[in-house]
Amino acid sequence: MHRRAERDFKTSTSLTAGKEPFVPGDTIAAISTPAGEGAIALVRISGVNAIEVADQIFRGKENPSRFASHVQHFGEIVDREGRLIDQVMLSIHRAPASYTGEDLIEISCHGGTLVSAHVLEACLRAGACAARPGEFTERAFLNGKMDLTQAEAVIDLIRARTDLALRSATEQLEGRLGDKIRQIRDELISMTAHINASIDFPEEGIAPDEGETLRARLDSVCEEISALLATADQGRILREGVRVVIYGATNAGKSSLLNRLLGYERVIVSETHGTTRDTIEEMINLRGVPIRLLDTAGLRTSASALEQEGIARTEKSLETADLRLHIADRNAPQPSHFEECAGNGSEIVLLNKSDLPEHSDWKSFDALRISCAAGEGLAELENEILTRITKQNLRPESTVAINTRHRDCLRRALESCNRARAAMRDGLTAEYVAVDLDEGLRAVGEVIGAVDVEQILDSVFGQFCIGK
Ligand SMILES: Nc1nc2c(ncn2[C@@H]2O[C@H](COP(=O)(O)OP(=O)(O)O)[C@@H](O)[C@H]2O)c(=O)[nH]1
Ligand SMILES: [Mg+2]
Repeated sequence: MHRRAERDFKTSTSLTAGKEPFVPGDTIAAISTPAGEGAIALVRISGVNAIEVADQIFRGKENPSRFASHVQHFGEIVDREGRLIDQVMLSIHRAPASYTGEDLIEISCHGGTLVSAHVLEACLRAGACAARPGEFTERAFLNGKMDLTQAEAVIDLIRARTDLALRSATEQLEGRLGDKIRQIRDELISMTAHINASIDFPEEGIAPDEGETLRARLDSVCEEISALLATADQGRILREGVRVVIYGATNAGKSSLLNRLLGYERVIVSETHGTTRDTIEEMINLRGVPIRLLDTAGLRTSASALEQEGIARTEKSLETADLRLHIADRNAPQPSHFEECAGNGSEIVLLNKSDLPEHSDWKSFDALRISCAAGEGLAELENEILTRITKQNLRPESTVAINTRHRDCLRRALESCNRARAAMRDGLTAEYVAVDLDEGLRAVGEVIGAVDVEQILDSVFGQFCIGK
């Protein structure tokens, strides 16, 4: 069922010549644990020939093909000459009761880069192909084990940085978003069926009261789509964090502040002006709120070409910032650019180096005074950041939160539904309404990866008595 990818089959076919029936590209293998040293590493094989691959490389009391599903067995992985590669635990998960929906083998070998690489190599020599990124999950989707939102949740789960992001991903993996989309989709399918019936049996038409009901149903579909669309910002923040950009003159202490908030010396701090020339990004978890913190090249006019490029990047970062931390050195005169950018709702003005005497330019200047060197005022700053985030409704609260792909599909769906609404209101013929609804249906279906005309037909024939 899965897509025969445009992979290079040469390795697997040449090495297994004479050992038909291998289906090239149908059996994949990969190391599923991260690279580096660890107690164990996991190598996975999935596909029609997975068990055969396991039989070739595993030596134990019996062959894997005789193992009961989901039971671990101790044994050895050997190379083609029968030499020991590693002692392992191996389990087979027979289709369809596996993650991918195919025969799946899991080999737990000793951790370490070389051991797992050799086990993988043995799998490839026995006929498997190296899996593409995400291919196990892609197969799970293509084999109907999960919908697209669930497949995407797997990534969110792995990348989650806060408890809320984790909970959101877990719920999406359980199918909460998918269920919501399916409800909307079912409703659209049923409405399309009604409309199509009145096209197929024009003498019956859409009765006026039925038209009224359809309009009301379409209204509530639009409301539900809008409600989901409203979670897009939360979704972005859960997945990517609130974008907080630190900017200001050179040597104000921007890099020092990033290091302070991060809790370790990530960025070079120096008294040389213009040390930071690129934009540096780090994620922090500020009391449960994921924050993407950006340190930028300092603003100054007498900059080299390289530094100017850095400054251009600073300006770009500022455009997409959710919150800006404008920092200045209270020991130095006020920079000329300072007033014009300072102070609006999405900006916190900071006077750094409060351990040093204050320059007269800052006398009675209203700003939060901090010292990155002495660690003063940082707790207040964190509170202020959280207050601003809450005020701007950037604080994620709900766990249902769509991603940008979902947002694009749902925006299109809403447009189509709105067109259908307008067509109904303007009394256009059922065909027009049907076309718009159908577009909406497809766009909604894209969210979960289901675009299926069959279902509409089923619904048509199911709801109406064709024989009459
Ligand atoms: N006295 C004092 N010096 C600081 C403080 N924060 C940063 N500095 C110093 O100011 C200089 C510039 O800091 P840096 O973080 O590189 O500034 P940036 O150019 O804005 O990134 C360095 O020599 C830091 O050690 C502070 O709170 N007090
Ligand atoms: Mg810097």
